[in-house]
Amino acid sequence: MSKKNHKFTVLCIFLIIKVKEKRYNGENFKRVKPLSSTKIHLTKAAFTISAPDIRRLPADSGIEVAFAGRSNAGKSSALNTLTNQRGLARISKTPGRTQLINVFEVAENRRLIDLPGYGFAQVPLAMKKKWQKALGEYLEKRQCLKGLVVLMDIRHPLKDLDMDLIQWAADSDLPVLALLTKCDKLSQGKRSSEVLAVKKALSSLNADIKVQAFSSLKYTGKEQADAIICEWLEQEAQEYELPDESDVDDSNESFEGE
Ligand SMILES: Nc1nc2c(ncn2[C@@H]2O[C@H](COP(=O)(O)OP(=O)(O)OP(=O)(O)O)[C@@H](O)[C@H]2O)c(=O)[nH]1
Ligand SMILES: [Mg+2]
Repeated sequence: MSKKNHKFTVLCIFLIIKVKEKRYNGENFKRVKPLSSTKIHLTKAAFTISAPDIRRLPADSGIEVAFAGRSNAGKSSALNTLTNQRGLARISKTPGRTQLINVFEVAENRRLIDLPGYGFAQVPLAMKKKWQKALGEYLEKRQCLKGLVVLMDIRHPLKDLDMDLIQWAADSDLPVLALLTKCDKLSQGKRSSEVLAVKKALSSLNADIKVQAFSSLKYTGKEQADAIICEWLEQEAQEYELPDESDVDDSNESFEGE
């Protein structure tokens, strides 16, 4: 081998080693990186984005806790109460107020999600189909969804669609907090008996399901709900970094063996 050729080979090998080092150091290579656990304060929630479907959501990483339930069940109100921010999520007397997937960040890579409600007959069919698609896709495809708050009016809990959702979460090993909302509308005695009845009905699912009476108006059950949601959000999250091939010039590898 000539001196010039030898120099060229050494240079190529050096380049290949550098590229591989860069990859295995994790700058480009797919790897698993645990996030250090963070103390969560729901009061830090800040609006991030309203998305018509899951493709417009932030990257599917970290941890999300979603609020789901029938239209008018009190999802947005509960979010405002839990975050101590009156105007964070929009509330309305008219069912079907929340039509997009609303995202609120509480800490880096930790989010609360206000989902469109289901089961409201008066919404035009085409519109309903659109939201239900977004809702279904979110629930099925979002990997970072680690806890589901299912909100039901304490006076009419466990309707068919609520049961379908809870059953789906149980089958998917997703922990559920069943929040029985508007409990200020019932006497203490009636409230307790409703909570017991719902617990009994859900116990047969043998899943991680907690039941809590809640009032956004009177702050009933706020502390208990806050503790459960924060525990979910404070879990370690596994982050998967997809390789960004544009950062690596693979053409260098073709020098190998020259
Ligand atoms: N009394 C009482 N009213 C409540 C409570 N929570 C919500 N409401 C009322 O119920 C109505 C619906 O509340 P929202 O929070 O907008 O319900 P939502 O589930 O977000 O509804 P969509 O966005 O339409 O799916 C509003 O008029 C609220 O003021 C509660 O704890 N007590
Ligand atoms: Mg809403």
